[in-house]
Amino acid sequence: MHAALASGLIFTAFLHFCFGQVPFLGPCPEMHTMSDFETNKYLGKWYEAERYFSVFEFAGKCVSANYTVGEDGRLTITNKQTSSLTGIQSTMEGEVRLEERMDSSKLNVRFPSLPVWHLAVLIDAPYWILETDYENYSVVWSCTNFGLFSTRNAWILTRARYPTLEVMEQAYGVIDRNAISRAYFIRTDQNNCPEKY
Ligand SMILES: *[C@@H]1O[C@H](CO)[C@@H](O)[C@H](O)[C@H]1NC(C)=O
Ligand SMILES: CC(=O)N[C@H]1CO[C@H](CO)[C@@H](O)[C@@H]1O
Repeated sequence: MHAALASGLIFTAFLHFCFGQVPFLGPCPEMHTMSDFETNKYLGKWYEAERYFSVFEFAGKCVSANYTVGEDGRLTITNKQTSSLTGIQSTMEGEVRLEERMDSSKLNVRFPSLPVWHLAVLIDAPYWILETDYENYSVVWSCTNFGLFSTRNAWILTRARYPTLEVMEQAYGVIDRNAISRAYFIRTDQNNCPEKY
């Protein structure tokens, strides 16, 4: 009994360590995604307003993502962030794939530039856009099943670095409609950021 609990805790810590996501007991919950997603309207820059807490990101501020389509038609995400501890800016490029049909908002993202010791490099992480109005907010969900556990991550992205309360309320509405716990969200520090970040 105690051994099972202990190994469960160790496994949970392992998931958190490897994937920087919040581990939950139980499988990924059902989520409602967009069925008429328009990639072109989603392109460009998004600022991270809030995200699920994860140990690996705690020191990141001024987080933004720029979605672009290359000449070959491939979708790329360029993440930028500044370490709150060191002030060092970093950029990470991810490859985006569509998980199913063209008009589905179920995307997959892989960051080939992540250090090899980071296991996430081996998998395509689900990156589901639950809802966006393309102009103000986007709510993104990621969940992966690991047997009895699932690891979960969520983000609120906004077009403005300092979104209005009205915009945030719309994003919270999406979160509530999908029964996502708000308890794990932390606000991303977007103050005193370098101009291009
Ligand atoms: C996003 O990336 C594209 C392609 O690299 C670049 O042309 C554009 O200026 C970037 N947008 C922002 C807001 O950084
Ligand atoms: C609620 C809100 O702030 N909506 C804005 C979304 O973005 C468009 C385009 O920038 C604005 O016109 C809306 O006012």
